[in-house]
Amino acid sequence: MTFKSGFVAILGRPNVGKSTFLNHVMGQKIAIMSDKAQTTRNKIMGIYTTDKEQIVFIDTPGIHKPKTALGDFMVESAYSTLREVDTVLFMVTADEPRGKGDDMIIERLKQAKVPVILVVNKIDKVHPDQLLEQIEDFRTQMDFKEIIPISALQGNNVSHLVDVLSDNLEEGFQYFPADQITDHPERFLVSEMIREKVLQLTREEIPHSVAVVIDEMKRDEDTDKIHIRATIMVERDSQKGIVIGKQGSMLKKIGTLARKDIEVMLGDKVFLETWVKVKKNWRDKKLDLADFGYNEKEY
Ligand SMILES: Nc1nc2c(ncn2[C@@H]2O[C@H](COP(=O)(O)OP(=O)(O)OP(=O)(O)O)[C@@H](O)[C@H]2O)c(=O)[nH]1
Ligand SMILES: [Mg+2]
Repeated sequence: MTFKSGFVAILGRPNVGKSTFLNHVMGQKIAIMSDKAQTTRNKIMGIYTTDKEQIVFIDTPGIHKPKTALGDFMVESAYSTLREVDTVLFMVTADEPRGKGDDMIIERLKQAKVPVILVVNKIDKVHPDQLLEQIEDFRTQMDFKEIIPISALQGNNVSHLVDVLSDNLEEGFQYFPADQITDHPERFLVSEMIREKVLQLTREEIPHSVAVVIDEMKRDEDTDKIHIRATIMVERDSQKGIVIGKQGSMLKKIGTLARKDIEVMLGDKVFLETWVKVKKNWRDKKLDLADFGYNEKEY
């Protein structure tokens, strides 16, 4: 039996459900998710391996009109996958009409000359008639290899989509060991899980202004727990106050929820210590961006 493999990028506007889809396929949380736009900031692989194939999914930041240097980095990372993959999943959502953002992406996809599968997500939110209209509308915009409606949240039709990808794979190497599920180190996943809780628990500009840096992560021999020290960066003093909350209540909530996720991921007991620090306008400062993991080479 020949082994098959291939790289598949998941591209689309923010908030359409790209990371939810990746996590559903992988059966565990690799990419963080939230109802805030621009949740994902770095490309992240989900490596799906069976005894006959390996599909390397690349989840990407939602493509938007960037307003900061961070935004430029995010959009560039997303588009850079077009040079790295065999197939693109262009994800849109069934419950919102095609917009300028989609058209912009379609133009880039046409130039890229990679096979594109249109994935219409969130079908659980619409009447079948609306879904058909949406499919008809997108169908006329470009020549899609396939059009597949799914619900990433409920899992409807997700396995069919994976089957279609499987059927289209070419003979190839197993690029990664069978037990490797992503390309990022644990430290990155830990920082993301903390950021996810901030995104889920805060509103307005705070989700966009937050970065998380892991200062230390090591086993404490006395308690036999993984001791993690993390700093939550914000852009303004007022934001620091909100993230800490009344008598530290918000920070405590963030820490407790994040710790639970991190313990599941690491399969170990964790002691999580969090600090909040102000770094004025870090999203527009190249050095800060690099320090916080938003440059090409580092995580
Ligand atoms: N009803 C419904 N909601 C969904 C579905 N898929 C994702 N969502 C929700 O949509 C929101 C965005 O999901 P994400 O997976 O973070 O979206 P994303 O495309 O990765 O977003 P960015 O990282 O910002 O580009 C979350 O609140 C999800 O729960 C779906 O199939 N149905
Ligand atoms: Mg995402």
